[in-house]
Amino acid sequence: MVFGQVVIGPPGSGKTTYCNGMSQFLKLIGRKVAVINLDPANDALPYECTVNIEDLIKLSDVMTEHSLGPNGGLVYCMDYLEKNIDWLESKLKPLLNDHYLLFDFPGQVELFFLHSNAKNIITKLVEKLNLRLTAVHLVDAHLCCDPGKYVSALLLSLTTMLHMELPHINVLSKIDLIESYGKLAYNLEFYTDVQDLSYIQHHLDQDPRSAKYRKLTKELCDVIEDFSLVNFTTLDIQDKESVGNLVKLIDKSNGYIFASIQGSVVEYSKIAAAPLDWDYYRTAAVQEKYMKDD
Ligand SMILES: Nc1nc2c(ncn2[C@@H]2O[C@H](COP(=O)(O)OP(=O)(O)O)[C@@H](O)[C@H]2O)c(=O)[nH]1
Ligand SMILES: [Mg+2]
Repeated sequence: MVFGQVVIGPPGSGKTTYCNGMSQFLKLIGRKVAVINLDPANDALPYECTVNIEDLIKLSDVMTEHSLGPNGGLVYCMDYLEKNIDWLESKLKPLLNDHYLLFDFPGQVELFFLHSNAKNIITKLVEKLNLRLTAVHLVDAHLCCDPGKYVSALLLSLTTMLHMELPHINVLSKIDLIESYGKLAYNLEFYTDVQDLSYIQHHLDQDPRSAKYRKLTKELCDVIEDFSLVNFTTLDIQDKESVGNLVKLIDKSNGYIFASIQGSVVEYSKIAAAPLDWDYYRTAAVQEKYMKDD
């Protein structure tokens, strides 16, 4: 069984930096890690990648040959990768014995809640190579500073969760910068726990520019609250403790923690009954929902 992470999130949310930091951390704790760059728009990679989509297709070639902009070009590249999934499979096969996989995906958000290519690629890999992957969805913590942007971040996180159908963890990235943006309207837990969006609605209603969208804001917040699936974990990629806590959460979500147990019900129960943090219950609840839906 092969474990790993699918790293997604809007452009600039820190995916490539995350893959670099996460691979270093995992190597430190003794895992053999392979980073797979599937974002043709990544130019200077800070990490050594084991597989690079650039060897299959180049975004610049696609843009000139097909007169496409960067967004259209990326959709084309994902489409091309889906059609040539054998190429990726053959590159991954030698890693399957002993590696932990980190997939660095493109940031164009429409690829993850609208188009099916990226999802199809992941589904095919999961099924054919028997992978256990968790989607790590990065959202720039800066979005908490603006109630409108925060609601759109919640909506994006929710639609991505529902679209991807993987164990899923939403992460507020670049948390080290949050204090430099000034005082937040509410404390950080309010934004991570997503417990009561009426405060956000109230906040938005104070602004005359958004007051006219009051009904729309309410409907959107109701959708987010009705699903009750979104919460965030904060991450400072430079801080080992912060990365370590996230790794624990990811390991629980994709089953890594159970991998070395030799099938004894007692041992499974011990882990299941061990004190788990609040975030884990949320993550487990998401998985449970997906299992029921299946
Ligand atoms: N301060 C800070 N900057 C970050 C962090 N993560 C990424 N960045 C910066 O944000 C920019 C975009 O990061 P990148 O990893 O390329 O984002 P991607 O487009 O999602 O792959 C770069 O300038 C990074 O140095 C972080 O945790 N803290
Ligand atoms: Mg990147």
